Amino acid sequence: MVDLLLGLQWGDEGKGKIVDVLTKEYDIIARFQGGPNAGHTLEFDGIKHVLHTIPSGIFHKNAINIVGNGVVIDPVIFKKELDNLKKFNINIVSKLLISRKAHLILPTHRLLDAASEASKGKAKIGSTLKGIGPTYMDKTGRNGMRVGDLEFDDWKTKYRALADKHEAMIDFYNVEIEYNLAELESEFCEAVETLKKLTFIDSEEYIFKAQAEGKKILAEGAQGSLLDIDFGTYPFVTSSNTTAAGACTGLGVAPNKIEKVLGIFKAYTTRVGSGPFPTELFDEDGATMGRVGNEFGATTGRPRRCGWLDLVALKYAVQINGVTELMMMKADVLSGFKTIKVCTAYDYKGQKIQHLPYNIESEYVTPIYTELKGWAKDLTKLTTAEELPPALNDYIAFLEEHLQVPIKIVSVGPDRLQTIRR
Ligand code: 2SA
Ligand code: MG
Repeated sequence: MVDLLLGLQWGDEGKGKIVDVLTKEYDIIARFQGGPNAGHTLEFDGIKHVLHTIPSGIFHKNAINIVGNGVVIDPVIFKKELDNLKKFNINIVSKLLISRKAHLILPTHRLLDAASEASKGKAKIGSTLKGIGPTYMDKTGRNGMRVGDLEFDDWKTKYRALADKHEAMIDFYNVEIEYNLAELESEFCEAVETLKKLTFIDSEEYIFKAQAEGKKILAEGAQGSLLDIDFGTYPFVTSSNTTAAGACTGLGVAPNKIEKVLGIFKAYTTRVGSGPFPTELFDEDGATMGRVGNEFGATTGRPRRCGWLDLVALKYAVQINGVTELMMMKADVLSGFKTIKVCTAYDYKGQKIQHLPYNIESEYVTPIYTELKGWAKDLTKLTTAEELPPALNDYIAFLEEHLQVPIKIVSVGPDRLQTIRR
């Protein structure tokens, strides 16, 4: 069977930490969508580590890590990630397997991303500029290059044809972006040689076999449900399916093989990049969340926007994904707030609604809050559920009642050890 682990908000819920905590229960950790736009942060033994394309099980002794067909890979960023792992003495060739069907991000995809964003001006998506959108466009447009192409001698011919086409498209955008393609290409070719030293597999076949052998598999999502290309706040979304269905298409897992769906959310909400965010705070409370929670993009360093928990949006994500267990992250960041607000409904064009409407821009939607009592206790040293302050227990009970799914883990700090099971 396969379990899924998904972010239920706009990303950065703490998926990397939870995968790392749970890895010992799994034989295989697999990424199924997204690419180097993701930033999964892990902390253990006093070391903080950020992963982008490599699954978060890489630090565990026995787990096999798979980069699935639904992922897009930038060889240049991948090489940097591998270089950063060198000091850990991990046997990468046997522990990290790459799907031949995963698509490649070319340097010109990154340039196209930059040109597209520049051409949009104020309406820009707030992309991480890693070339994600243009690469998925080439995938669905049936023009893309895949990892498996690199096993053929003529891959550079294919590369040239696609890169030339991209160059013409960059001109079409008619915006000023500076680049030296020859330099980018030599860096790309060097990185491809590194990538080729890794193990390429037919990942769906590998996963069928692993399932038949009774291996336990965890599919690790990237970004969050509200950034899903279909169900997110379009067009301010990423270009892949970040929801449960993405694991089926991004790994070749049949829907009836999925067992648990673990949904991760923060005790409050953050968003990085543009797009609507009904519970966003522009006051001291929002600034406190950002400061205490150290809310900066793990890939780009951009400050994340902060706000109260939005249960209308969270319920929607729970439903779309069929979440069976919840994990609440960063509860420690809310310590010290006198009252804690939770959005339980929207005022939508003058009407009270409890579902996510087509448009959640602030001209249409005003959050309706329920206020709960805060707690002052520092949570970061706690290790058992019994030690949680009563007001936090009330907060948890309120969320469970609303969402009708149990909260099994409460995280009280970034370290592996700051994890409370309930
Ligand atoms: P893209 O790069 O084209 O997929 O961006 C499209 C939108 O998706 C958002 N997005 C993200 N949101 C949160 N976290 C992400 N990963 C990094 C992190 C982001 C960072 O872990 O912090 O470092 O800034 C991520 N990746 C994409 C993005 O902000 C756009 O709104
Ligand atoms: Mg992140």
